[in-house]
Amino acid sequence: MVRAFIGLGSNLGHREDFIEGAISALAHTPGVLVRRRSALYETEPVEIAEQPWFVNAVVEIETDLSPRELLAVCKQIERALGRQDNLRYGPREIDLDILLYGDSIVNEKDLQIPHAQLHRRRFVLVPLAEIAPAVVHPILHRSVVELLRDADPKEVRLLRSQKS
Ligand code: PH2
Ligand code: MG
Ligand code: MG
Repeated sequence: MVRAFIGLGSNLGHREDFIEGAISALAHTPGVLVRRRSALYETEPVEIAEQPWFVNAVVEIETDLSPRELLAVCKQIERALGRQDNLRYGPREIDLDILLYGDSIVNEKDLQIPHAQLHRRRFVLVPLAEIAPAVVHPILHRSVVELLRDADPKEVRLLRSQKS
């Protein structure tokens, strides 16, 4: 079993429901155990500023799926929850990104692990630091807390700590 982290984001429709639906779908996926989840955060958009604010969260899983199989699961959950074909960096109903997969490094056109932007993005690093502050980036060899010091300056606000 490998410990992996998945980032979730939504900025269209019922954002919190999309995030909760995705976490629940992950929890029901054979070969995936959801170990921890962060709170929900409301976050200022990066890349394209003129779009609604996002809700973001991170989950820690244990899995015996390969990175490719895990990617297929993420895409399948996005489709099942009704994600449309969105503009790159633009508004989306639900986005699931593999952030880390153990210490593995994957460099393929459609799959980069660690996620190529992970170390820059406050909207990923804040929820990741909540559940795994000491985890180390396998390329940069810096912990999540260290990476946060140089992350983008975009706003990240706690929305609510847990689903009640
Ligand atoms: N996702 C993007 C582009 N910009 N900004 C925030 N705050 N949160 C996101 O999840 C996000 C984004 C592309 O995946
Ligand atoms: Mg993304
Ligand atoms: Mg994505």
